[in-house]
Amino acid sequence: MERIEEKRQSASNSSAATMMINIADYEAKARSKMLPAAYDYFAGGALDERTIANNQAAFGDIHLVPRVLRGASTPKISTRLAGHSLAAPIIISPTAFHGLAHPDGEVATATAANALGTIMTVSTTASSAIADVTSATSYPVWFQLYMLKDRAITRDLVREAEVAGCKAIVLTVDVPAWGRRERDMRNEFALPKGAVIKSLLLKGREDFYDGTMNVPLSQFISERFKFDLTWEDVVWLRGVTKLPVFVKGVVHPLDAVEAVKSGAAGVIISNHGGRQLDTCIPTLFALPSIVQAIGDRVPIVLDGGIRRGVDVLKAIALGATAVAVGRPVIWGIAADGARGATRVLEIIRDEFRNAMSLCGCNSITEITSDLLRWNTTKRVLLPRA
Ligand code: LAC
Repeated sequence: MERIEEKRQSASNSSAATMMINIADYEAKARSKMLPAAYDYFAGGALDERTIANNQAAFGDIHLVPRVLRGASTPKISTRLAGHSLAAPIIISPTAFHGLAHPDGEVATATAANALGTIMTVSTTASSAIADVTSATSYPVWFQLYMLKDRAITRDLVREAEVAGCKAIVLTVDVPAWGRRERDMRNEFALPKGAVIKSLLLKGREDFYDGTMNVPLSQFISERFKFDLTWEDVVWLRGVTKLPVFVKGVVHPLDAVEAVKSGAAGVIISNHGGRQLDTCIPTLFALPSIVQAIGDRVPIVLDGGIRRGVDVLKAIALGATAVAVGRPVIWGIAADGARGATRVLEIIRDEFRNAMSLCGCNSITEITSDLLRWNTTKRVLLPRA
């Protein structure tokens, strides 16, 4: 009798231990399945990794002040972003080399984006071919562009994205130098033998990239990517594509103004997930001053630190049109391919819907800043809002 009870107890303990109910569960599972250097590449950031921690902690520095008796038991969470209808204001940030997380690579991620009903941004450095990514979803795919040193090859790459059916170009602007990522330095991080960046296999451009990488990633990138970008490059890019150009990697309000002046279709507030400038302002704290500077002239997407549905609600209350998630999706595909990434997105979506109900919001437009109070017990230097 006792033994049966013991067995029951241990079975229920182990199933509780393996239950996947939040993003941290997915990260733990992903970590257990990934090569340590690959896990470090995705999880890590620059120097002391303070920005990674602060991006997430910033959400805890804002308290919610919910409204009641608003009948908000079934909130409408669908929204529009840059002319697209999305099931939720949650899109997928660009991240590199999904093949390091799962053999299906970015195709798995796109399958998850389709299941949720949202946008996926495919990286310049993707393990899957761009056309295979766009084929895996009926929702828009945006293409993240690293401007290359060679203009003609950059144009070819943009053309490849256009032909594959991408709906926007997301230009990364926060890499004037490669961030000092100490985990990668220690691991001398390079792609494993045989791993190919299929997005960079351009016909007739084998001199640029032939499918092999024999040097550390940072060297591969600094040899090929153009680091000394200026706003003129944004104007140049707009001149070579009809697609809308989003500028990703802005945290200063004056740069948001500059982006709008340069014809950007939208601004993605990002500090590259803490992988570039350590101690950079958490993106959530950068949001109010950017909203104040550019209003609703273009959509504002907040990237960085989103792990919970309440985080999504806070970003929207401060004026973001949508949020973008990066690492959680990697944890999802590493844990369980397309199904894992779908679950990760569903968890954030379901938590977001739940947070809306609990704050008394029936629709996205009812998510307003009066629901927020800064945690004044902390001496946080906040931008002037
Ligand atoms: C990175 C690049 C590839 O952060 O965006 O690793």
